[in-house]
Amino acid sequence: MTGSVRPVPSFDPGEDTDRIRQTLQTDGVVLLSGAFDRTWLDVIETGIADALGGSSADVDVVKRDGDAGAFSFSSGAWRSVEPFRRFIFDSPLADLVWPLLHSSSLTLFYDFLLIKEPLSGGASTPWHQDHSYYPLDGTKVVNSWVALDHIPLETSLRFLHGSHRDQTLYRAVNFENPDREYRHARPELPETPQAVGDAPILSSPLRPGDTLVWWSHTLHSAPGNHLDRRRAAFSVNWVGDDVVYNGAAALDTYLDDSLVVDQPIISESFPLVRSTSAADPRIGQAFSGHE
Ligand SMILES: O=C(O)CCC(=O)C(=O)O
Repeated sequence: MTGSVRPVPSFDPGEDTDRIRQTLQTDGVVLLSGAFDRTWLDVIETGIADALGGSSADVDVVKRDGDAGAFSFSSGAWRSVEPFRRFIFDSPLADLVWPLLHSSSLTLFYDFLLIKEPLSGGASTPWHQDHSYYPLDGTKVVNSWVALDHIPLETSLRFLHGSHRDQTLYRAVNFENPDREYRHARPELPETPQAVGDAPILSSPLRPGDTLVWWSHTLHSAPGNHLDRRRAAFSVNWVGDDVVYNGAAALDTYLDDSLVVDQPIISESFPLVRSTSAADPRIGQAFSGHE
């Protein structure tokens, strides 16, 4: 890390939403301190046990050369892992996030589980924007990332302060090997900068239940886990009312057959979770195939 490091602006989740939203707007990331208690974290842990035990068809386990520990991750597991669904739809998360988007609607995009086991120091995450991987146009896309373990500063996420503001979209980076092209990279986009010079970086140590919220255009990175304890998080990614499908090539997690170019993504795979029109018949539709 070469830039100057400052803490991520931290808020009590019950604090004035306008203040949190304004800070998210300026800085690109906020920390909702202690947003989830042990009861909700245990729901996620049950989901992890189910996912690793076979409920999720899609858990990748990668061990980098020289690492004793593995890096496991899974996306879109909510469709088959009931405790993940319970956390996403029944916990206070949607109501914490929705006001930050200033949006008439809130739609679930996907969930992401990420476990860096002890001594997985090679499992670093290069600088990237989440949006580079998405077949979406629009600005109201956020990641809400719930820490499941104590994460000290040395292994915590790093954010480039205000890097979302000009909405530059960078080319997707290949996480497995940043020197190789990502399979859905758009060559017309500028390369994601991997050196941030003196730009201010926001990073904080995290406790279980602390939740980071950042825009999909905010540049961020993370070190591997060279420590002798687990570093895990469960994140939920949401979209708001200015987001449409743009037809770009992307992973299956970000697509379904019903998507139409230039139209909002709301479908069984991407359920509408909140709407200012409370009677919107699309709310709850997603559950028909999953209960
Ligand atoms: O925690 C990490 O290692 C990376 C997480 C991340 O970059 C993401 O979820 O977009």
